[in-house]
Amino acid sequence: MMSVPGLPAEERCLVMGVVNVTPDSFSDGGLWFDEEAAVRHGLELAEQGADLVDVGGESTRPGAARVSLEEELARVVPVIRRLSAAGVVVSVDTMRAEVAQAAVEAGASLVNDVSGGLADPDMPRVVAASGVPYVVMHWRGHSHDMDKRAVYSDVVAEVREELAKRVAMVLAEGVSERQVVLDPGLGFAKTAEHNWALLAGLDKLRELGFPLLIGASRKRFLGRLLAGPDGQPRPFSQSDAATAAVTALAAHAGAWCVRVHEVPANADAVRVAAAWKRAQVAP
Ligand code: PMM
Repeated sequence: MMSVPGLPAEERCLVMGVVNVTPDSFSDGGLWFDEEAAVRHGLELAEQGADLVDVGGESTRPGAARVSLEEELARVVPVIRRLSAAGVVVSVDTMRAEVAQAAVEAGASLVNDVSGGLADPDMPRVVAASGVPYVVMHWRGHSHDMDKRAVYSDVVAEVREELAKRVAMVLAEGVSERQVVLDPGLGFAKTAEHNWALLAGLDKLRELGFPLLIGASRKRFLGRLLAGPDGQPRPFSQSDAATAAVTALAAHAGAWCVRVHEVPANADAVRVAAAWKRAQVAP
């Protein structure tokens, strides 16, 4: 079982709450953009039952442009320092090695790299030296044009194969097997059909032998599923119940962690899944 410094090894799926310190993230852009609001929100997520809080300073919503290194550092480092000082277990959502390094120095316990080491060639080496867990997400390129890369003939097999290649690369750079967490990257160069296929195929991804993190929360494919009779997608802010349903199913399918914007229902959902599983294995 993967262990994160500061977290007890749990017999249930972990809940990662999200704090996007950005003006433009898909579902909560602008809400926690100033330092005080971001820290307050992180503390609130922890109180609501988040096992860890993921702090990010760069939006990855489809079409998003990149922010500068200086801007990203200024957004995330003070928030990470204050949340870790308050005893919250923090992860940093970044594709940049310098940001990962500064975040770990400020107290972050995990590096969440949506590019899986592809965006910044220094990232695996920095993560290897830090020794913290490393989320390697499936990624095919930056957000500004990722939708055009959503082309697969067998999405589960191809994501699995591409993740296996990422793992081989980060291990070759010195990252230890014990640090690696994998993520299929729902919505990143994936259509709704691809996302559902990956969720239904989690057992195939688990065969790679690493813990899995799943980020379905408030993504477009849930809004589309819940479209009204007029065909209009449900607004992301009204897809939290669907997110919790995905959490219960993903946790039951063996996910190690779910990344979510609204914590309470998801914290309940992982407990439901754990009780269900315990009852299945009990004599
Ligand atoms: N999704 C987003 C951002 N970071 N990290 C991981 N590991 N997995 C994800 O699916 C993921 C992520 C985009 O979501 P947001 O901008 O709505 O928070």
